[in-house]
Amino acid sequence: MCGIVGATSERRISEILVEGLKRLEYRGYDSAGLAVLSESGSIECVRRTGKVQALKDAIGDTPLAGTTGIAHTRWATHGGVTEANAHPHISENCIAVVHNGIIENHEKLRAQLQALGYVFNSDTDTEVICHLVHHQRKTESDLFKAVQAAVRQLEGAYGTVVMDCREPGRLVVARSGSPLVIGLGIGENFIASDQLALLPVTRQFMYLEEGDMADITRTSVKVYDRSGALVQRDVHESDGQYDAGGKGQYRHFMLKEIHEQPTAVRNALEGRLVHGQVADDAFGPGSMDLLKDIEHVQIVACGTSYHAGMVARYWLESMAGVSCNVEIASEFRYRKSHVHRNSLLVTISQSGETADTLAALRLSKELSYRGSLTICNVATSSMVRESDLNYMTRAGAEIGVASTKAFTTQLVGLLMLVLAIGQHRGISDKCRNAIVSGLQALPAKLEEALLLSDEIEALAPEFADKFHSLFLGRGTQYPIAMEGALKLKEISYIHAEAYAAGELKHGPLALIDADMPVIVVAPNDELLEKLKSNVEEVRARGGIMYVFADKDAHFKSDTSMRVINVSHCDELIAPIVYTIPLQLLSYFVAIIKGTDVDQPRNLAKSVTVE
Ligand code: HGA
Repeated sequence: MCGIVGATSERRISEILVEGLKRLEYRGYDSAGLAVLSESGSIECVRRTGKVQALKDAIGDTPLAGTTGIAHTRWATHGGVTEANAHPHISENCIAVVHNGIIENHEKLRAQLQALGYVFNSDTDTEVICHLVHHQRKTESDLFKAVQAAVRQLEGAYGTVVMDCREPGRLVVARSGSPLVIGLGIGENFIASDQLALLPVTRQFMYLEEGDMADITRTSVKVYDRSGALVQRDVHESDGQYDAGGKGQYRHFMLKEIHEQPTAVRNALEGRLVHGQVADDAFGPGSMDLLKDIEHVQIVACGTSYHAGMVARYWLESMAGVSCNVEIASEFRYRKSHVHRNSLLVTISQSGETADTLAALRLSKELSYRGSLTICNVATSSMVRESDLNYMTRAGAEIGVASTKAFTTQLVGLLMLVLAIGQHRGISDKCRNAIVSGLQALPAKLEEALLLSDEIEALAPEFADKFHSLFLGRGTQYPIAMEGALKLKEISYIHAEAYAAGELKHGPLALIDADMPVIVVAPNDELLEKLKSNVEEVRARGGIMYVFADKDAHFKSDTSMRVINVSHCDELIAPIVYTIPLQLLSYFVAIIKGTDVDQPRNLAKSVTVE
C-alpha cells in the first residue's frame, strides 16, 4: 500500500527520497510524489500518476535543491488516480503533508475548513490534514504543536509526515494505525513507513508505537507518546537481511520467490525440530508454558494467510486434539464472537501490519483469550511486537504482491504449531512421526515440484483466451484450490473460483462448458476416489480439466483432461507441495496475458488500510 519516505539532512535529499520510494514499489501503488523544502523556505513539489520512474523522469538528472523533504507512493482509497490526488498535499504553499491511512471524518473537517476559506485541490481525505495543520499553526507557536492540535481532531488511521516552509530542517510525524519507523543517521535523520526504504542510508531504526508523535531535525529525534510525554524508544540495528536484493537470474520477483521456497522452508525449520519435538523457543521464549494450556485455536487472517489458516484447521482438529475456527479478519473484528475456554488467538500475516488482522489482535486483548500468537515474516512488525508468542517464517523479503514463499512457510509454522500443541495433548506417535518426517522431506519435495515448471509453462497458452476458471479440491486441498484461484485472479486477471469438489453439484456445475477450464488438485489421499467421481461429473458435462495428480492416482490424459503428474509425497505435506504447481500456473498464464506480475493492478502488498 502507500509508502512514506522523509528526510532532513545537510545534503540534497531528492535522490534519497526517490530511491526510498523505489524500494517501496513492491507494495503496490498508483501514483507517486515528493516535496522538498530548501533552506530559504521554498517548497518544490513534483507528482506523477503511474510508476516512480515517471516521477524520477520528471525530476531529471539534477537533484532538487531541498535538504528536507517528504515523498509518497499512493494507493488510492479516497479520490481517483490523478496527479491532483497524489501526495504530498500542500496548504497555502507552506504546509506539506504525506499520509497513509484513511481519515474517516474527512467530510466534516472538509466542510469546516472550507467555511474558513480553505480551497481544496484534491478529492482525497488526506488534504484535510494539511489545511487543518495550517489553520492550527495560526495560533500555535510551532509546527509540532500545530500537528498535535490537528491530529486530536482526526478520526481514522494515519501515519503522517508534515513539514512547514517556516521551519526548514524539521519534520513532524504522527502514527495512529499506520506504521512509521525513524531512521537515524549522522547529521541527518529519516522517516519511512518501512525500514526497507531507508536501508541505503542507515541501519539504525526506532519504531514508533501507536499514538506516538515525533519531532525530527537533522541532529535530534524526540518521541512523545499518546499522552504527550517525552519517551525513549529503543534503537534497533538492522542486519539488512530483509533487504530483498535484486531479481537475480529471474524475470520477476514472483518467479524468484517461487523458486526460493525450498530454501525458505529449510530456514523456517532450522533449529526448530529437536529429537522429534518442537524446540522450546520455536514460538518465542516461554511459549510452551502457554501452549500447554490451549484447548481451542481461533485463527484470524486475510487473503493468502487466511488460506493457510484454513489448511491448519484440518490439521489441528485431526492431530492436535483441539478445536479450531478460522475467520477473515475484517469480519472477526466487527462481530461479537464467543471466546472458547483456554483459547489461543493466532494471527497470520506476511507483513505483520495487515490493518484488519492487527485490529483483530488488539481486540483479542480485550477478550478472554489465553494468549496470542502471530505467524509472520517481518520480525519488527507491529503484530510480532504486540503478540505474546510469535513464529517467524524466515522466508526473506517477499516483494511480489502475490504471496508465495510466505504462504508455504506459514504452513510450516502451522504444522509446527500442531506438533507443539499436540505434544501436550497426547498427539499419537503416528501423527508426530508423520509431521516430523513430512517436514524434513519437504524441501526436497518442493524442489521436485519446481521441476514441473516447463510442463506448466507449455500449457499456459491454453488459458490465454479464457475469462473464467474453476479450481477444485477436497480436504486440505480445498484451501489450496482457493489459494490457486486467488493467485490466478491476482496476477492474470482471469476470474477464478474455488470449490470444495463435493459442492460442485450444488451450483457451480451449471457453469461448466468448454470455455471454463477446471483445475483439479488430486494427491493420492483418502478422498481420491470421491474426487474422481467429481472429475467424472465435470467430464460428463463437456468440461476441460487440468488435473495436478499424484502419479500413483492413475489419472490419464485424454481429450477432456490434461494430467500433470506430481511426484508422490505424504498426504500431510501435500497441501504445501501442490501449492507450487498452482503458483507456477498462475505465473505463466500471467506472462502470456502480459500483466504486471509483481505489481498487479489495483493490489497492494502490505494492506495497511482496512
Ligand atoms: N486515503 C489516502 C491514503 C491512502 C492510503 O494510505 N493507501 O494505502 C488517499 O486516498 O490518498
